[in-house]
Amino acid sequence: MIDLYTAATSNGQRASIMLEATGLPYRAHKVDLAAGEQRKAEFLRLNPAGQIPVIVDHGGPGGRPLVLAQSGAILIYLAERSGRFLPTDQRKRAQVLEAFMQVMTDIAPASADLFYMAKATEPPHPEVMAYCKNRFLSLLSLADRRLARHPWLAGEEISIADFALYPTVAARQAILDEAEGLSDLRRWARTMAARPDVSRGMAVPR
Ligand SMILES: N[C@@H](CCC(=O)N[C@@H](CS)C(=O)NCC(=O)O)C(=O)O
Repeated sequence: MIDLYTAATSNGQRASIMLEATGLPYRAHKVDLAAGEQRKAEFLRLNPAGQIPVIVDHGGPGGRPLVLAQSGAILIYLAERSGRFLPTDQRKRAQVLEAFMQVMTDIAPASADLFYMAKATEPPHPEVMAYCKNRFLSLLSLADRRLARHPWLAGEEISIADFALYPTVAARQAILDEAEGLSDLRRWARTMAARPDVSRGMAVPR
């Protein structure tokens, strides 16, 4: 059994849609970020960074519990734990990891910039916000180009790269609605949204 400590944010949803997709048994526990539960001693013992998501895999490696934070690390761990969504073939695995890292180190942080820059000044600085939005969209256009070549981000099969990107795209629907182009990304987002595992995962925590 895996315990997932999470909240309704794209980082949290990344972990929950992956858990749903793998079918690994898990229980979700809501961490109330607005109430500051992530800064309580009980939670800081799980993740000293005071951030969701965190998983506790009670049947971790060697039969011992594993506590793991960072949504990207959680996705890789769950892929290896379940044997799904991260190929073992070295070439395919490298290609999945390339797409996955583009999401985790470029696209997701650009989305986080939109969140933090909106809070940095009151009111938000229009030129800074426009810069962040354009940067986010230009990074999304790289994902769109990948999706023009094949149905999923890293090729012919769905992978951790797709599960990593979807919650970020869903959270930025308003920006996508205003943007032009990105037709392959939009097609992919509709396909992802229609998957039962993705829709169940997006609704966690209830
Ligand atoms: N790089 C981390 C980011 C995690 C993160 O930023 N979590 C946010 C919610 S989306 C959080 O817990 N924030 C609480 C806080 O900063 O007080 C990941 O991918 O898991």
